[in-house]
Amino acid sequence: MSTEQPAVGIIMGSQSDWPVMKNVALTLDKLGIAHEARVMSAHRTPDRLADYCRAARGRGLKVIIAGAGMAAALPGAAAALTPLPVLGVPMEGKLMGGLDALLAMAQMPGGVPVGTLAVGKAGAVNAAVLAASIVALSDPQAAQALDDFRAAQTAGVPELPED
Ligand code: RP5
Repeated sequence: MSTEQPAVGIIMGSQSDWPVMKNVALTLDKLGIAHEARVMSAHRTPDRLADYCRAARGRGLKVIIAGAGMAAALPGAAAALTPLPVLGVPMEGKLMGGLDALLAMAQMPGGVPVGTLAVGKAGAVNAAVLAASIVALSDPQAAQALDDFRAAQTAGVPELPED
């Protein structure tokens, strides 16, 4: 993890979310975006969540990425507590494959948005890329890193299928 001032705060409802949310951190590393990761829960540690979100903008964070499963209140509660953009990553669950968490994040009341990504690893990766796009709006170094990332991704797709 970078020692620079973090631009992105990665939060998750449980340690059990980390295997998926680690993909946010790994992708931000590839994009050269400094980040930090914390475990906090809207239900189990509401004060920790409130303290973190209320301080986030003043600490220089630009985006919060929140991963949660089941009732998945974390991103919505975070969005209620900070004006920063909040991106939500639903965890795959046992009951409905993560559809419950996806809907909990997407179906926010008007005025308190959560930018909701896909369930699981793809959502974690995309949350990082989207956060980089947001950071890149005011950071030329991040913009160049994002262009390079996208170009490398495109170059890595073979035109012909292989056996
Ligand atoms: C949510 O409940 C967490 O985000 C996690 O996805 C889910 C289950 O948590 P654990 O019981 O594994 O701690 O709050």
